[in-house]
Amino acid sequence: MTEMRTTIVRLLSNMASAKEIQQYLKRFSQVDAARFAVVKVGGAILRDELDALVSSLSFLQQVGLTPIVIHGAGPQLDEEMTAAGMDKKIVDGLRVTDSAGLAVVRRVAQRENLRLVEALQAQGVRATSITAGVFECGYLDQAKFGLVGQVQRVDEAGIQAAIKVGSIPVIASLGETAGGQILNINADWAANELVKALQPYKIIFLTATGGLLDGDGEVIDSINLSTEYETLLAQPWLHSGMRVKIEQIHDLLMQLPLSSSVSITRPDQLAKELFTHRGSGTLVRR
Ligand code: X2W
Repeated sequence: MTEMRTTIVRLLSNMASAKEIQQYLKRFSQVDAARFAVVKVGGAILRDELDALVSSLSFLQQVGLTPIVIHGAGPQLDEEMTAAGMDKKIVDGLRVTDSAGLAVVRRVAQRENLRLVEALQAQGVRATSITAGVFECGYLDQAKFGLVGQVQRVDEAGIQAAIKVGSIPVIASLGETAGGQILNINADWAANELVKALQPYKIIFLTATGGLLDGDGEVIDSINLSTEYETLLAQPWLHSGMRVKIEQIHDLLMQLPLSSSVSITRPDQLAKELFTHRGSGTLVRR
């Protein structure tokens, strides 16, 4: 514990007081270790900010807080499909996936998963690659989207086995039907389903924007849904993408314990978001 405190104080000394950090550490130590945090990592972060991501996950591991990571690979899929001469078809924000597309999705999702796991292991962080067996799916709408899954059940066994031995589960957004057909799942949807099943204390979305943005493109510090939700939705500057995100976070938090919160931040700001009063990105509470 003393060693842990020293590590934290060293890493955060220029952003927060030791007292502040210790308050958070104490609070987090009271949370069920198997349900501390679900961290969603977009494909763009894996591509552009892998080092910062690895350091911040490694930091959490060092202080005894094992996060559960679920990642996408959207930009990498776009790139591979373009290179293969495949057309990109997005309907309602989801990739219409045929069998040739699914072959690319599987290959790229597994490759990106291993890239993160290997980068963590190279820094001495225990991490477990999980690319199957978590999301039992049905077809979302086969006529409209093809081989795209809607999660029906989350199997926690592999995740909990990893956490038990202090290893970070790194999960790809692939699902399978009861009949064994692999399906493509939108990584934000997969993260939401994981969160509903695991009921974690912290839900963290790591994005390049580093938070939800207001009309001037500035990161909104915090949103208290119980008092600010209606006012926020009525703002003329709230464009449709941000509106959808806030509505999704609202729906998600309504299904979680009152103590749960959602943070949207950048990988290099994660420790600051978790361990300081000021935070770094956007903190959303009920
Ligand atoms: C997504 C899965 C990857 C993803 C896709 O094929 O792009 C569907 O749309 P990001 O990087 O988190 O966006 N699946 C069905 O969501 O990755």
